[in-house]
Amino acid sequence: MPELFGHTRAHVGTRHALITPDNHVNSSVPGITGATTVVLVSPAMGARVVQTQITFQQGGSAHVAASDLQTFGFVMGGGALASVGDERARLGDGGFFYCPAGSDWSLTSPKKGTQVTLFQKKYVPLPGEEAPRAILGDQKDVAGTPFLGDPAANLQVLLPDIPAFDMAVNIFAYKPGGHLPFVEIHLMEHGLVMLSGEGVYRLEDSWYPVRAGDAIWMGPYCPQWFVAMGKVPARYLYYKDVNRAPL
Ligand code: UGY
Ligand code: MN
Repeated sequence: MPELFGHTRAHVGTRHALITPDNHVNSSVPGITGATTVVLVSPAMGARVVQTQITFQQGGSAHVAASDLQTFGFVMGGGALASVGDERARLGDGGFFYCPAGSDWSLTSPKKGTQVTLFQKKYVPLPGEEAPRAILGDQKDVAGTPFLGDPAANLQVLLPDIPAFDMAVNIFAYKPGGHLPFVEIHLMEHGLVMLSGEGVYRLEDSWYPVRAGDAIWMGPYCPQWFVAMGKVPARYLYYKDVNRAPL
């Protein structure tokens, strides 16, 4: 049932934000054509990451030149040809790419309606560590593990868990009733998109009913907790900054 006019489940605050599909407004972003592009999380709201949702029309494409930004892209539906530097692969639903800082990337020949989530962050090198390389993969090839031993909360870590990477992107899948074991409070921030199912997200001192399509930003030290509800598993894709000293 649509929400009554003038109402929204969304909230944008200084330490967290929830943006629902009803709130989406297109931004024109250089290099992305033939697509609806919604910038859901950005430094304009206090974040240090950019989370963008692209929905391609037939014939749309994205071409982004090399810079000091690294980009992770995840296909939430449909498929497209992805190129990162000299590497290329056709990505379907659940496919992903990682483009390191200093490389260019593109998405071309998308199926109509292909939806992609991007996380982009300025890369912070770590002295003595070789910079990360391009990755083209698929979430179905990434084994999951029970989070802190709980089989109701399964975690897939999509990027290598090594010091060279200063960002992590994971998928959490919860059985109905599965939940984070405690209210987390941590330095690292998150950008998140609900891939499927529904549940309740606690952010600071508010509890939000959430479902597939919703996007969340959790700033540093945002108290956070999730419980899956409903009849089907709830899954979300999320970003986290990792492996760098706080000062
Ligand atoms: O990795 C995390 O910090 C994760 N457990 N947080 C979250 O799902 N909100
Ligand atoms: Mn967390």
